[in-house]
Amino acid sequence: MKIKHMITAFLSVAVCGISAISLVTSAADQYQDKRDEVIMLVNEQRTALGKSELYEAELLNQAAQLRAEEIIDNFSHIRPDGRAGYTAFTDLGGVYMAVGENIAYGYPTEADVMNGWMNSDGHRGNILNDAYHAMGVGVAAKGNVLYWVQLFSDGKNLPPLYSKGNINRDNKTDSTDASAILIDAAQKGAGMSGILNRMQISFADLNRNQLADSDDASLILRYAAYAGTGGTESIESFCGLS
Ligand SMILES: [Ca+2]
Ligand SMILES: [Ca+2]
Repeated sequence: MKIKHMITAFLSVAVCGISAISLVTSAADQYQDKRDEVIMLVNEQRTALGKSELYEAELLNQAAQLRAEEIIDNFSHIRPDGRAGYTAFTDLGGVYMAVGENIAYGYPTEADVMNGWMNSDGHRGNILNDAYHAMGVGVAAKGNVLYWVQLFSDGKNLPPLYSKGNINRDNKTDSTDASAILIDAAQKGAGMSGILNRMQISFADLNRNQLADSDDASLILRYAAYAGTGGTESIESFCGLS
């Protein structure tokens, strides 16, 4: 039987293999799809209750990843050096008005760990807290056991990792994103699994038909051309999303 355990804390409320295209801009990260999926699941819970979605922030991902590696041998909100878990975030330069951490281990999938957290008052409280606007996820493994960390903050001074049309996490909406969408659509058309995860498809789907395909790629290219010649409208407005 797998060991499952989780604890929560309200730590402080002070006030693809495609040669031409890299979809990963930070260090090679085998767990990025898992991070994205956990955040998708969090946002499904929040939007079902009419709450704002949290955006994924790289600094919170980095801090959560460090925490996931720490809790393998020290399953606690207190770090191996005796300080509180959120100092992994402030050590990286993160600042906050509100911050919180959920940790768990032994759950094999994103859906499993989210179910575990949602069935626990303290963890659910963090996931649904209105004070938070950004989050990151850490995932680490020891043998077959996965260790999970969610790190939440109010998002002060943190840029979103994804934005509409920007699916390769480089803060730009351009032809690289359009190419990734076309490759994903072509692979799926050939019966393969594609290169985009659920989070990326949601940010790629500019015409909101639940698909990322050539229509969205065309919109991205048109917007990039427009922005490249000095256009100042937002992509949401340009694509009729707002
Ligand atoms: Ca991009
Ligand atoms: Ca679409």
